[in-house]
Amino acid sequence: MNVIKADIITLQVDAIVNAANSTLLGGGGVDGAIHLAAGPELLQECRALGGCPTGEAKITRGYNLPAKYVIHAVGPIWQGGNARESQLLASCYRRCLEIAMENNVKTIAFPSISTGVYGYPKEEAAEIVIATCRDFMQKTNAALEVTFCCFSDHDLRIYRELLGAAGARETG
Ligand code: AR6
Repeated sequence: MNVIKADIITLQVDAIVNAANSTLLGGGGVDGAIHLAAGPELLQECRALGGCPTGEAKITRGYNLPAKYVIHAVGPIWQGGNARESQLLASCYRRCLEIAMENNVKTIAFPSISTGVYGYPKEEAAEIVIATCRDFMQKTNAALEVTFCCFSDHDLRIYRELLGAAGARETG
């Protein structure tokens, strides 16, 4: 598992993950950036998907993006921590990884789902994300390169610390 600071729309990976909402019809933040960069055909494909529940994910093509696919995940809105937010966040990441494997994706990049507009505390989210992905990779022995794409130095520091100082790189 790798961590980088980047704009996710620039990444040349098989799949980038979108922090979408349950309509899958676009929005602000990373969702807005992905739709803008992919072009209007992405919205067309999303319209046909009929939305997506929180904690779930759905895949589309990447259109004008360098990435072949976009996996649209719907994270929980932070409500104080007692509304199953951690389970729903973990479920999002797990579903993305499962969908990636079903589609022969070898390289995948995640944004920090739910930690923008949806208000999930960044450290708590990163702990869950790393534990969930690590667990999935160990259990499935997946040949999948996972990158956590941070958008700020603050997020980058959090992920680096949690993944370990030694270059924050884990293979597996
Ligand atoms: N590349 C990588 N990360 C980004 C980018 C980017 N181009 N832009 C923002 N981030 P958010 P959410 C980071 O708000 O909290 C939308 O309107 C950002 O700094 O995009 O899951 C949807 O339609 C933050 O760390 O997603 C939903 O309605 C992280 O991406 C709602 O927002 C997530 O922030 C979803 O909210």
